[in-house]
Amino acid sequence: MHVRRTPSWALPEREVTPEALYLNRRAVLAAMAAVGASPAAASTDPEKLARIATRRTHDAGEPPTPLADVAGYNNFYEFGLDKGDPARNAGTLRPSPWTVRVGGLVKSPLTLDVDRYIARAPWEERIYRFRCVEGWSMVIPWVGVPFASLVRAVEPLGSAKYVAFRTLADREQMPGLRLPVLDWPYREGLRLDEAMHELTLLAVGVYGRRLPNQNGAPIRLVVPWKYGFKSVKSIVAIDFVETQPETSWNMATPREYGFYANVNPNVDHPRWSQARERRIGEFRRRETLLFNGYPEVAGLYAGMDLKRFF
Ligand SMILES: Nc1nc2c(c(=O)[nH]1)N[C@H]1C(S)=C(S)[C@@H](COP(=O)(O)O)O[C@H]1N2
Ligand SMILES: [Mo]
Repeated sequence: MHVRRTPSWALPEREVTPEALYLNRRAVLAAMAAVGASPAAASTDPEKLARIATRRTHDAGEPPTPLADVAGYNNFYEFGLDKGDPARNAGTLRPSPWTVRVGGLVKSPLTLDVDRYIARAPWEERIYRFRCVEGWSMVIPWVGVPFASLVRAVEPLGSAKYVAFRTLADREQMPGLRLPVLDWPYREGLRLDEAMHELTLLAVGVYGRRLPNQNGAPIRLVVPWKYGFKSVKSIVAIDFVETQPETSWNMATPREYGFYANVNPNVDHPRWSQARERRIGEFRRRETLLFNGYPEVAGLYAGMDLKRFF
């Protein structure tokens, strides 16, 4: 017999009322007070963010990029186009309380209450290489869990073949939405098997603390073998769908940004080579590695022409 247990970090659909959010917020504040943490989750200063208990499960074997660069050199177009804009402007984002609606072609849709989810230890620390399509890279100690654990909780139907992710789009919190650079909200997607891969991380922190706003607080995706733009920030909706979803960068410039966007030194961007990269903090460029140095994902693309499905 099948017994459905709602995970402790989920809210049944009917409970998502302003009152429930208020009560949750109060509970989180109380819990934080109990462990001596300050309610600094909304802060944009990473040093002031509450610690998250973690155990390390992945190590890139390379020194992590300093926190000042991880939280100071960002792409988050909802807060401006320059690398320094997100750190300067993302203080207006309110990452708590925050909910993520997870639904579509699933048996058990849920609404994630992110503060409660984060309070649910233990989290993993995973030090991943991270490569932006623009040609720079970092080594980042993320805090997260395999996205597959959330997938299992909602029980996708057999017809679900892709996962579609959507970022918050609130003009009041995100000054960059005034610029028509992308078709907001920022949207990304993965094939279901990519989403289920052990490396695909649902991240809530960096350097052992909650995510700074500019890194996609309070919850984001990290797909380490793909270009950075697939790692969608500040997620509010996750939908299981049957056909390949529209993605913001692919819609904007389909010739330049494919749906797959696997890191591949052999497939150039139409305007620049992808053979090398600059690791932030280093001077000499490095060779870019196929799948960003995560060859264990190759099986996902067996038989696919990676020049065609770039
Ligand atoms: N919502 C949203 N997510 C986003 C982006 C964005 O502009 N908006 N930029 C992407 C790009 S291009 C990169 S390289 C990474 C940067 O993540 P980081 O600032 O945490 O290093 O976020 C990705 N996720
Ligand atoms: Mo990027």
